[in-house]
Amino acid sequence: MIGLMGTFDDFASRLAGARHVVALAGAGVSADSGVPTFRDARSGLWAKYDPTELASPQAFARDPQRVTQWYDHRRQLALQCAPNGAHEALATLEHWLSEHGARFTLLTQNVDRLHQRAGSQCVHEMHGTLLRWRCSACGAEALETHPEPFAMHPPGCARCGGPRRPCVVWFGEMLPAEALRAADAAVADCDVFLSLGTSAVVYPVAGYIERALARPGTLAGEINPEPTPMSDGFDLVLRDRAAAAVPGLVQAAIERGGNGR
Ligand code: BJW
Ligand code: ZN
Repeated sequence: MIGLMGTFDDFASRLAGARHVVALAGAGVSADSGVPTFRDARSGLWAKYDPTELASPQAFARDPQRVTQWYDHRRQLALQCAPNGAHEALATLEHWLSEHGARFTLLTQNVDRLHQRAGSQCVHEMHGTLLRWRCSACGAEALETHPEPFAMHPPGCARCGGPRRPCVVWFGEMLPAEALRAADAAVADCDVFLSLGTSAVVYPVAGYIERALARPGTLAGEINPEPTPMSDGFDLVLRDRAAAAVPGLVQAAIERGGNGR
């Protein structure tokens, strides 16, 4: 693990003693579960398409079949994947902090539901989820956890027959108001902030990293094998995979907190 060594122990101690920890997760957290990161989601049949050109209302209007096939493919993949050590460690951290009277808020940009499957409770899905689909005409929503593909693309609404789409947030769309409210409040209150496996370029979520870095008294850490535009502002940077580094950090905090809290 390459990091700003020497600060790791201090960071783990502050994490153990925190009042409110906010973790912001990106696609890198699920990478070791076999879920391709957003910008790398160009495998197999989909290799020739640019994900940023499929994830928009304009793309859906232009070619609903192609866009919903892509999302259905990713929906099935998410269901086949299992949470990894990073998801599990975040769930452990939440549990441990709550037992010690502290708060933990997870803001995730991931649409795969792996945090919830690992046992995280306080999760806000900033970009929605692949596992719910809604009717573009009447708004009816349903959970779609069947392993087989939809019979047609776009799938039709059981209520009105309208075309259905995944409940994810596309470019140019508003994020869920409740998730934004929760994120605003959590970031304004946290004393430790973790940015995990995100390229930190998609707004408004990347703005929460800027806010956390600007907040006096908030300690901030980044875990990502690659640098991001925000890397210079963090107190601790671990250039490692989330599945390798998050469990180590959480374990170190719990070991220190055992005596300290
Ligand atoms: C590992 C690893 C390992 C690899 N371990 N790490 C301000 C400035 C500029 C532009 C804008 C702005 N405000 C708004 C915009 C426009 C736009 C935007 O941000 N554009 C930028 C790209 C330039 N934002 C929007 O349109 C948002 N809506 C909005 O602002 O509405 C208000 C409005 C409306 C109308 C008019 C005006 C304003 C909506 C953004 C929605 C984003 N949705 C997506 C798709 C979701 C569905 C789907 O999955 O298909 O969300 S885009 C995509 O990016 C997805 C992700 O959640 C999101 C973030 O990506 P993430 O998670 O960071 O993944 P990657 O792939 O980018 O990076 C992976 C990282 O992991 C890398 O860093 C690797 O190194 C790392 N990694 N292996 C740890 N093992
Ligand atoms: Zn409908």
